[in-house]
This record gives sequence, C-alpha cells and structure tokens, in this order.
Amino acid sequence: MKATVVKHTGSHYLLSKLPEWNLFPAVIKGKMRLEDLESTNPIAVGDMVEYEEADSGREGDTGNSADGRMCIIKEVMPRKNCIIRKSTNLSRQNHVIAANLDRVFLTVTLADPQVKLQFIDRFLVTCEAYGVPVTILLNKADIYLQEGEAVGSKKISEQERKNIKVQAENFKNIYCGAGYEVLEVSAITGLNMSVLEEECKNRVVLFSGQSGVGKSSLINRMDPNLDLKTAEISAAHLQGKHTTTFYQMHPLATGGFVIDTPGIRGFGLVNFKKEELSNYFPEMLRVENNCRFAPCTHTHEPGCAVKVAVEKGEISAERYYSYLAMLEEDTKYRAPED
Ligand SMILES: Nc1nc2c(ncn2[C@@H]2O[C@H](COP(=O)(O)OP(=O)(O)OP(=O)(O)O)[C@@H](O)[C@H]2O)c(=O)[nH]1
Ligand SMILES: [Mg+2]
Ligand SMILES: [Zn+2]
Repeated sequence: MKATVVKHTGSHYLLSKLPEWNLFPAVIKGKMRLEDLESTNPIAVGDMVEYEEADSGREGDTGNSADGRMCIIKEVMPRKNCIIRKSTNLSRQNHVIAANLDRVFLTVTLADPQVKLQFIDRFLVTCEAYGVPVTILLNKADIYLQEGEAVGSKKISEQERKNIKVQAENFKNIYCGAGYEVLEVSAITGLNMSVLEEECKNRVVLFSGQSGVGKSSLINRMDPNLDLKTAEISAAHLQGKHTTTFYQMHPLATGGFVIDTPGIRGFGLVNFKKEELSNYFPEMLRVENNCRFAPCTHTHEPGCAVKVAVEKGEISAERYYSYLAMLEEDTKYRAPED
C-alpha cells in the first residue's frame, strides 16, 4: 500500500492517501534508517512511501490503516524532484526539505527581514538542479506600496518606504530578467492572494525561505482555518524567531496541498560540478552556447558570451557575482577527495 508523507517529527510520520485527507501514523523500519547516510532525513514530507500495517493479517483486519493503528514504512518510492540543502558548506550530510513538488514558492522580503540575494540565488540554483518549478513571492509588499502609514507593520519614514520601493523595482528587474516569476504579495492586505490561491489549486506546493518572511502568514491568509502559528520578528535583530518547527503539509480549503516549513538559516549547495553551475542560471544557459570554449566557466576564458552579456547589462551583475561567489566557495570548501 502506498501513501504520501504529510508530516515528519523525529522518528514519527503522518501519512495520507492524497488527494484523500485521512491521516494515519507510521514509523520507519530500523534498517531503513541506516541505508541513506548521505541525508539526515531519508524520508521527507511529500515522499510517496510503501507501507504495511504493523499487525496486519489479524482476523477482522479491514486493511484500513486510517483507524489509528501504527504503520511501518518499508520503502520510499523514487522522487519526481526535491529540494535538498546542506546546513553549512562544510557539512557532509544533506537535508531534504520536501519531495515531489509541483511548485515551490520561495518567499522573500526586502525589509523585516532583509533577505540576501546570495541566499535567494543558492535556493534558485537548487530548484534548477533538482527540477522544481519555482515562483518568487515578494512578501510584505504593503510595507513599501502603502503610502502614508504602512499597514500592519512598524512605522517607517516616507524616505525609507521610497528606498524599499526602489529596491523592489530593482529586485523585480533582476529576477524577472533572469526568467523567474516574481509575485508581489501581502499576507496583511491580501495583495495578489487570489493569484496565489489559483497557483496552489490541484497541486502540492512548498513554501520555503528564511524565518520571519511570512510563510505561515501567507498560508493562513489563504485558509484561516489552518490557524498556523506565526510570530513577530525580533525587534533587536530584525530576524524571524523560527516559529514554525515542523515540516508539515496542509490541505487548503480553496484546493491544493501546501507544505509549511521552518525558516532556513543557512542554505549550502549540495555538490555540483564547477562546469555545471552556470546551467542552473537560466539567463546564462541561454547564451553560453556562444562561448568560444565549452565547457566555459565564464571567468577567465576569452570569447565568453556570458561576460559580454553581463557587460551589456543583459545579465544582471548581481546574479553574475552570486555565480562567482558560488564557484569560489565550492573550491574553498570542497575536500580534495570529493
Ligand atoms: N507587514 C507585513 N507583515 C507580515 C506579512 N506577512 C507576515 N507578516 C508578519 O511577519 C511576521 C512573521 O510571520 P510568520 O508567518 O510567522 O513568518 P514565517 O516565514 O512563517 O517564519 P518561521 O516560521 O519562523 O520560518 C509576523 O509578525 C507576521 O504578522 C505581510 O505581508 N506584511
Ligand atoms: Mg512559519
Ligand atoms: Zn563563457
């Protein structure tokens, strides 16, 4: 029998046979836990698993595990895709954030907290490398779109608001230019929430990003009955407080299944080959056929079409610098035997 993992806490899992929402508990077979040492969690939310009932074969057994009996996960089915990271560049173990996703909503904010472009670019590279379609949600747009007093947020000066608005325009230019969809949203005013709801319908989607960007708030806005825990960001550090602590899928009343996740602290890239990296920058992939050398790292090579595109402003300098930083870090951190 097969079902989807909808929640993971420690060694316990909750399963459901999607699109049915009928949860039942399960645990892993001891042996399975040892098989995949590469990853801290061999089974992630979104995984399709083969399971059996712990006490199946009894008389009167209905074969229906949704009545609360514990099931045992025997096998994880091959994944369509997943989002996977290293907690730090030095760590050897990987962490699978979620699997089998129709789309990921990378949630970011330009203020409260200010998310770094490098973080965003690493996340996007992972989406490209693992084949997960991604939309960037630029949340808390109320902070810079609302003239006068910002709604639902701390007071900021008109000048500050204008500065963030300029940053937002710049941000959209960079990422739309790279080929990504950027949707400005607000969990407070409801801006573009109907578009987001539409994008979630009949799909399994993931909300991911740093702590405090409003992932749980956006999900609550789409379905207030879910009543997910949220918390103000810390006034002292202007960072989120890591309010969501579990990986969990929720059914939306408007249709679809959303996975809410804890905020990510560090996003280390899982190993990739140096000459592969630019394939995960869609705007570089578009022009690199014109580079004189193949493969080309787009650093020192003469006749590099990527560098020409950066000079002409067709590829954003910010994205190119992120690319260079990732290449350099890779060299710096990778052990010789890797
Ligand atoms: N102004 C404004 N504040 C928002 C918006 N969305 C969320 N917030 C606030 O941001 C804070 C953090 O929201 P959460 O939903 O807890 O953030 P999260 O991304 O789930 O955080 P973690 O669970 O810690 O990863 C809360 O105080 C929310 O009220 C928004 O669109 N505009
Ligand atoms: Mg949360
Ligand atoms: Zn090149």
